[in-house]
Amino acid sequence: MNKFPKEFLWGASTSAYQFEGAINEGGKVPSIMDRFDEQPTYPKGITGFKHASDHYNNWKEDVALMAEMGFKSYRFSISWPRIIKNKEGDVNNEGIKFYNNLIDELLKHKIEPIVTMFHFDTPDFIQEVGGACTNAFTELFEKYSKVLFENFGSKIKYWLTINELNMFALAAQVIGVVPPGQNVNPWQLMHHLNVAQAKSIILCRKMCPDAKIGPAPNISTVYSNSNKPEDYLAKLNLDMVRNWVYLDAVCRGGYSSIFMNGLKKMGLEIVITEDENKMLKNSKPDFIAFNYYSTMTAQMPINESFKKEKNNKDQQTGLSIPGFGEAVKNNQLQKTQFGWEIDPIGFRNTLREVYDRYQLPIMITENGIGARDVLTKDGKVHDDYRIDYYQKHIEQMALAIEDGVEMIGYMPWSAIDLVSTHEGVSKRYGFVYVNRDEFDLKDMKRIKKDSFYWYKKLIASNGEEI
Ligand code: BGP
Repeated sequence: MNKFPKEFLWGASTSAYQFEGAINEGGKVPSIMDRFDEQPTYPKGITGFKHASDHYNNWKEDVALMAEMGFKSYRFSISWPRIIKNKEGDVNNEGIKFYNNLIDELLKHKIEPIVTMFHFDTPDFIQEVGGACTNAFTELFEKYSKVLFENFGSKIKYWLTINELNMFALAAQVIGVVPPGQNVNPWQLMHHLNVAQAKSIILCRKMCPDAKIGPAPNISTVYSNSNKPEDYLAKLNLDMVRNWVYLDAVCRGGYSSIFMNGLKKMGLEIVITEDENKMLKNSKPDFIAFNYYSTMTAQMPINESFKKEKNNKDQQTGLSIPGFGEAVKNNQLQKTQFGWEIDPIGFRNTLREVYDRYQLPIMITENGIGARDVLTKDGKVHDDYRIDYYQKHIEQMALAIEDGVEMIGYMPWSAIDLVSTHEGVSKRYGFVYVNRDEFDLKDMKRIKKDSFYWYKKLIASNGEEI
């Protein structure tokens, strides 16, 4: 039995700052991510995001590889600093041309381009006026959205607003979107981003009435660490701040009283204007896209000394809020080489929870395993662990569809190797190996991994040959 819809969008994802490189080419202006790898916590190397996988100069070859795998869709982000030159909103035509070429090439190969409008790379000219935590941000995001809809609206059917809006609030300093030392109320930051998102959804309805638009947070089921009622309460608390508050804002048009009272108790109240409330109510999405890597397990903090060192490891682990909930290890699950828990059944659970709560079609925009892939003497990359990871997750996705979850597509992370947000080039995700390392750019040659051939077969059989 074929469980995947006929038009199911099989593909994969990337993001501009992790993939394009060429940070000073084609009129691109600086962004906060250009220097993220210079932070003391980042692995030392001469390369990092400056060159990334040099997709900017290899886009044609990269699209050809995607076409060879049989991709039906490709999710990539447009780099705001490649498109807009300054806070006055001047447009960089070379940037527009780059993305038009990329989109045309994808369409030529019958690959549906799926655009993330903003994936962490705030232009410096916005950071200089306070970054994502200001009204200036929401206004400039609306203007930027207008440029995107004007220039690409006739060719793009699916828009994704902001990648992992929830991680801006939960791990802003870890993912580099707030500079170290800058003190912000994370929930005010979240609210500004929700307003920015609402503005662009409203604009999309006007300018591209035939297009579909949705959010793209990072969502995962939260388990209770035990059957202690306190732990279940911690699960509800973390579920709310990890997952639901963002999706409620966009799908239900506002925040719950439980969330607002929680902020009051923590002394982190936020300012919301009448106009903003209206905007949230009038900007429902067409679908929900989300990134899934692993689940989370919650317990009520036993004492308040659990603290700081648990927080801020990366965007996937270590969420803890005193008196509210603490993320702990799940002993039932194995981990990747980089310590992320692997939970394929958790994927089915998450899909069901999201669908049950909002009843909107779902698109998976990230899922995958970061590993220290090795280019062996035979010139190949034998990444059987990646195939195994995908097999198990895709099986569970098929079961979720059988359960009744409506799904549009699956775009795992990542199409081709790129630079990890935290671990440099050593943590690889792609179906295609890029021949460079942390310290040496080598020839950047693209080499098909074993998973490339496996995914190609899977797509050709519309998910039957797992
Ligand atoms: C998500 C981000 C991606 C990517 C991915 C893998 O949170 O949207 O940009 O980085 O995680 O994370 P990492 O690179 O830290 O392994």
